[in-house]
Amino acid sequence: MSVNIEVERKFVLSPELARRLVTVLESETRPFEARRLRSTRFTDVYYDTPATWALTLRDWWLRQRQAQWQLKVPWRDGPRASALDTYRELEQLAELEATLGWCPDTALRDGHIQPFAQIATERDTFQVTYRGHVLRIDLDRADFGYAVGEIEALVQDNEGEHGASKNAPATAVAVSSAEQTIRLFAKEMDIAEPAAAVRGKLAEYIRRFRSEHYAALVRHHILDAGDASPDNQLDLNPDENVL
Ligand code: V4E
Repeated sequence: MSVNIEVERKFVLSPELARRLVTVLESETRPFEARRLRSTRFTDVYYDTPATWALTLRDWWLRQRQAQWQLKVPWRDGPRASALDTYRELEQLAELEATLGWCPDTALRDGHIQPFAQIATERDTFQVTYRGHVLRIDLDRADFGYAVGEIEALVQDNEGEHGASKNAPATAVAVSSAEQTIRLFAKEMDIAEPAAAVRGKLAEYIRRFRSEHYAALVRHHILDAGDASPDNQLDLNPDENVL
């Protein structure tokens, strides 16, 4: 089985940074290849077991994006080591079911899982070829007034095909090389290294609207309990948020 490993770094997306990045990524004179891939709007509904949060408390994130089931699970076990997140993203229903051990549609029908968050996002996506790596840059604005950027590289975990461990050496080297490229690209773009992990849209949604669930995630060291950064709140003037 070949699975994509997502190596990603989030960053606080102020309206100024969004404007600067779009200008650089669309300029003719930048020293690397870049193009705007698409502008999209999508809705995610996240699910977990009621009251016990059995999935999210083990850092598993089950969602329907425009009705398609997706599951993100950590690539490596253990605590988060840096500002870079590394998750395996499963989209094939058979892979999801094999990992979960049950069918999400059946679990939903029988009330074993229920929605706990719904987030609509407007996303501008750019593709950059930098030092031989293809990077995807997402600039996201969520419907609850939160904006975040993400630099992402995909690494193929082909080794699972031969029954090897998911942490096999060749994959580890590819992941570490992708991490290094993301760091260098962020530096070149003048994106500040965050002092603490930048909350994604869902983490921020849970912090704002699901306080009990958030406290449990912090207690289990799945999410950090840092202060919210005021810098990535959307401007109230909608014109400011158009890229
Ligand atoms: C919460 C979470 C995950 C779910 C995905 O969340 P988010 O980044 O909001 O989604 P999105 O739309 O950017 O997904 P994409 O389109 O990139 O697939 S996956 C991992 N986490 C955990 C997590 C964590 N432990 N700590 C922090 C600061 N953020 C997220």
